[in-house]
Amino acid sequence: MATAITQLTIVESGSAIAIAWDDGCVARFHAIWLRDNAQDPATRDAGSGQRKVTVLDLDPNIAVARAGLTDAGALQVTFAPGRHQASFESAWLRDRIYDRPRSDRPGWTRPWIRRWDGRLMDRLPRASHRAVTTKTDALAGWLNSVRRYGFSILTDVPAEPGAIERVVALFGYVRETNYGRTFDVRTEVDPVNLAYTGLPLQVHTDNPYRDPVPTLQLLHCLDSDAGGGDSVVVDGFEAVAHLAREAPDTLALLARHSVPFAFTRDNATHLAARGPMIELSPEGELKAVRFNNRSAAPFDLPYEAMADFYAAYRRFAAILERPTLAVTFKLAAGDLFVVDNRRVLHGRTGYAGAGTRHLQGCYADIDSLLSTLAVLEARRNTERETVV
Ligand code: NM2
Ligand code: OGA
Ligand code: ZN
Repeated sequence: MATAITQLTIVESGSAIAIAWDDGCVARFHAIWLRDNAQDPATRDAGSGQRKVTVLDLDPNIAVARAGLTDAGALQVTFAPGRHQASFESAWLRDRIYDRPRSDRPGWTRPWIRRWDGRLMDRLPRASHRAVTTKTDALAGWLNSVRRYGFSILTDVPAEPGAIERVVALFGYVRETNYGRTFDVRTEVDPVNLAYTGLPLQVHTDNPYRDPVPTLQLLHCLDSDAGGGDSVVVDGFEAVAHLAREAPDTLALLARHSVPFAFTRDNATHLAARGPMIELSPEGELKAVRFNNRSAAPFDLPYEAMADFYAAYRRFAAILERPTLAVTFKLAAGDLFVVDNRRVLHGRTGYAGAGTRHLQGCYADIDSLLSTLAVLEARRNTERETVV
């Protein structure tokens, strides 16, 4: 049920306006914010929806001179100096209220994120390739599970090279790297990377030596005859939540220092980047985890900080290795999984022996995935409204 604006009060000499709705909600909006976010054609390009003015075009002393309601119940503002007019729909304003404590703001943190631990094993997020390639609802469901859990499986993908690229094309674009558009994960002679051996891989995020880091990794199993080589995934955000409860100072230490990561191969590749193992936004929101024992470069913290840092690193690593956090599964030919590479760590047990194990992998980015999902959801909502 839409709420209606019932009262408008110009406050702070016109620097802001307080809006009251019929359900008791009250929120203030600054005049400069309203002017900047006006939706009229002089301010926004009608076609692209992009803003045409810059911050320097806004009068720093802009005020609300007059305010009223249109017949449709929208806020109508006249600004001064100048006589610029703009209107704002009630629902549009409601969705963008910023006059409340951060924790109360819907959508401020990413409310769709569901952290998980090993119990996710009983209800693995998964979809069938056949369904997601034939039904948009199934595709939306699968993408939604990537957004929510940072991890999802796709079954019955044709077990052939290149199929992974067509999976990425369902939601976005392959991110090509020095490993190629796609890469083959199998035992090699003279491997360029320890992933191309039968060694176990401690849970990790991929490519922390790259800036920007690829935000999605996909691995598709083409062949899994070998003994071992089981997959493991861990929700890094859940691990950080454990650390926050058990050792907040340790979390703060890992978030405060950036460390170097590097990958060098002969004269072909000299990749190096740095970042904190636990990355927080300026507001303290958890953004990303970087964790990779194979490509961590020699740490360069101040002498006084080094011993404590190693203790913190070890403590975080021990949490990441907790069996209660791990989701383990064995990929069969045709299975594919995707991880949010800033959140979910992946690894494998070692393998050897007579059989073959062959995965094909690739990187992609989550911004396009989220965009595709938002489009599918908006379409579904429109269809629903049309049906009603
Ligand atoms: N591979 C599989 O980040 C890493 O170095 C992990 C990446 C070689 C593309 C392995
Ligand atoms: C990788 C990786 C896991 C596996 O290729 O980055 O972690 O199961 N591989 O081989
Ligand atoms: Zn990896």
